[in-house]
Amino acid sequence: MSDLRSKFLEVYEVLKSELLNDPAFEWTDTSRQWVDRMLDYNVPGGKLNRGLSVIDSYKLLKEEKELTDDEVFLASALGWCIEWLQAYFLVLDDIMDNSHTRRGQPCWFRVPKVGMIAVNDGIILRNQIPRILRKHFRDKKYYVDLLDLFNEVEFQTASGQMIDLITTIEGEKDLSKYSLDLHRRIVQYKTAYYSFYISVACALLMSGEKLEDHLDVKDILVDMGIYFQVQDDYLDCFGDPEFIGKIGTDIQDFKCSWLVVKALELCNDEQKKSLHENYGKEDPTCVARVKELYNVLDLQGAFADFESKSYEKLIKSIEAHSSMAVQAVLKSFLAKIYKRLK
Ligand code: GPP
Ligand code: MG
Ligand code: MG
Ligand code: MG
Repeated sequence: MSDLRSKFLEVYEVLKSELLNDPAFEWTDTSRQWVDRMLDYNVPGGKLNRGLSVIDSYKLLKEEKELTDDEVFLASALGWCIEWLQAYFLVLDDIMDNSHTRRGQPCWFRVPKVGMIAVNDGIILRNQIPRILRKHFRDKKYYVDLLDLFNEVEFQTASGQMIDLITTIEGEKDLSKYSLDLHRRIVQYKTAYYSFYISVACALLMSGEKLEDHLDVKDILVDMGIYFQVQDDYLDCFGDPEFIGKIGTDIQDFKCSWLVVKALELCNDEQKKSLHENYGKEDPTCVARVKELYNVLDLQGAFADFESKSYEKLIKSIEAHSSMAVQAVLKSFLAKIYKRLK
C-alpha cells in the first residue's frame, strides 16, 4: 500500500474514534458499537479516489514544497468528509434504486437487522461531516466557505437525484421524454459536483484561494463528472459485477441511462417498440431483451467512441488553462478515470 493511502487510512481511525466519543451525545456500548460497525461497513470500502484527490490536488497546487504533517492531516480529514458524503448518498441511493450489492457486499439496508435503520444511518453519516469540520477547521479563515461548499454540493446532488427518480415514476413511464439533455441534467447534478468538483474545491480553499476565482476549473470538473457518470451507466450493464462490486439495476428501474438514450437515437421503429415493451420491467426476460438490443445496436462501440471523444475534448480544455499546477491537478483526475473498468 502506498504511504499516502496508509496515512489516509490512519486518519480515518482518528476521525472515527473522535466521532464515537463525541461529547454531544450520551454513548452506550450498544450505540457506539452500532455506529462503529456502520462506519466500517459504509465509509472506507470504496476506491477512495474522491478522498485521496484532496491530498493529491493540494500537493500539486502547492507545487514542489513538502507538506507538513498538519497539512497532510487536514487534507486527509477533508478527503474523508467527501468519503462520508459519498457513504451517506450510497446508503440512501441503494434503498431508492432497490439495489442488491455495493462494493462487493450486500447493500447496508439488506444486512440482517439493519433494514430501514439504514435511513437514519444515512442521516447520521451526513451529520458527522459538520462535526468533523467543526472539530478540525473551526479556527480556519475558510471554515465558512467549507461549510457552504458542502451544503451547496449536497443540494445539487439531492436535486439531481430528485430528477433521476421522478423520471421513473410508476404509471408515467414514457421513454419518449428521455433525451441527451435530460440525461446531462440528471448526471451533472447527481454526480459531477460531489464526485469531482468538491475535492478540488476543498484543496483550493485549503490553499487560501477563493472559489469564485476558479469557475473555469469548475466547468472542466463538471464535464469530467458527466463523462464519469456515462461510464457508470455503461458499467451498470456491461461491467463485470464481480469487479465493479455491484449488480446493475438501471434497466429494471427505468433509469434515464446514457445507454437507453443512445439506443433510442440509434434504433428503428421495430426496435423502438421492443424497447418500449421491455424497458423498466423486473422480469429477467424483459431485461435480457433490452440487453440483446443494446448488443445489436453496438452500444459498446458507441460508448468507446464517446469515451475517446470525451477524453480528447477534456485534454484540450485542460491544456488551455493558464496554470500548469491546475493542469496537473485536472490531468491526474482524468488519468484516474479514463477507460476505468470499475
Ligand atoms: C449515482 O447514481 C448518484 C448518487 C449515488 C447520488 C445519490 C444522491 C442522493 C441524494 C442519495 P447511481 O444510482 O447510478 O449510482 P450507483 O450506480 O453507484 O448506484
Ligand atoms: Mg441512483
Ligand atoms: Mg444507484
Ligand atoms: Mg449507476
